[in-house]
Amino acid sequence: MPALARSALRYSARHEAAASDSFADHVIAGLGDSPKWLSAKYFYDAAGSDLFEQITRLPEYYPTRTELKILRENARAMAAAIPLAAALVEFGAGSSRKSRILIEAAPQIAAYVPVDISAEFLAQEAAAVRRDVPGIAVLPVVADFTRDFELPPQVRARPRVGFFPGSTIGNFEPEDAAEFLRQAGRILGAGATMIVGVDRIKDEAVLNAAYDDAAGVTARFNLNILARMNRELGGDFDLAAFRHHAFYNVAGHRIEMHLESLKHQTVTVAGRTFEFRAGETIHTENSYKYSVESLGALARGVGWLPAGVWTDADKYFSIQAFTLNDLIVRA
Ligand code: AVJ
Repeated sequence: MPALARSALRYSARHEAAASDSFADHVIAGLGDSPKWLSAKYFYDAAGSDLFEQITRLPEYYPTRTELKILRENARAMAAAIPLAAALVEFGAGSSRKSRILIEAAPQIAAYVPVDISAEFLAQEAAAVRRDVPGIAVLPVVADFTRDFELPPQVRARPRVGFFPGSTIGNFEPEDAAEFLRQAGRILGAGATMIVGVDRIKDEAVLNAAYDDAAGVTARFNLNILARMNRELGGDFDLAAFRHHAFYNVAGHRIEMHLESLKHQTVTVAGRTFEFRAGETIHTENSYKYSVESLGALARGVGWLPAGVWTDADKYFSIQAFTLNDLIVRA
């Protein structure tokens, strides 16, 4: 699901506020800060998207296969939460692989609205769904789904069901996740349903292995951001002088990924020089984990009421449905 991941956004509003939209400005802001940081959304150039695809197939990386299994095993029950003639609005449309499972199980879905920043990828996926699912209206929207966007006029009269799989919500700071859900409610409107896939809090060892795999693919994925800065911003990062460091922050309920400088060094990128102390890190990603209760509480705070929870036998991942409490939204 490269495009879904590709649009996996600012993981901190504070960081984003400090940086403009260009990669160069972002790098100058992030590497100039103390501690240093970069947004996870920059992982997903062509090489990074390919590496992420490889991550989803690693034995240690359970989220993708677990979410797909939950979807397949519970698609009928989820379909029961989807109203007649509904429009399915996918936030960060990715490969549409997950939406297709819902669409197949819920023939009452009359329209599919994938929303993604990548126009090219979106057009490709839309064409494939049109070809494979006759009778469904496919209405792609090119937009950054973390910002405000308008639904196509054709779906305004339909019941709307939002879909946000992949635990992409975990890349947001919790307050940004709440803001995202509030805005999704505003966009989807009265009577809406929202279906969210999220990685659960679990045994530390399982989490640490998922983000530091034996084959080193996640390390290559993390280090690719340095290669990307070399390619696109004339950087001179020596990839061998940094190491991938990922760990579960128990108190923060999140995986943190960092790139640790193995020595004192000076790097030039985007026309600036940055000094690294030995052991100093660039914080490249947060991946928040939620209990059913903690995501429920976060959603409830912005007007979404619990309407269903589906999980796997290991309780590794959950898919949760919510319905909009219109009283709160109108207030
Ligand atoms: C795409 C944000 C869901 O946090 O698990 C995978 C990204 N980073 N391995 C995740 C990721 C390192 C992934 N998300």
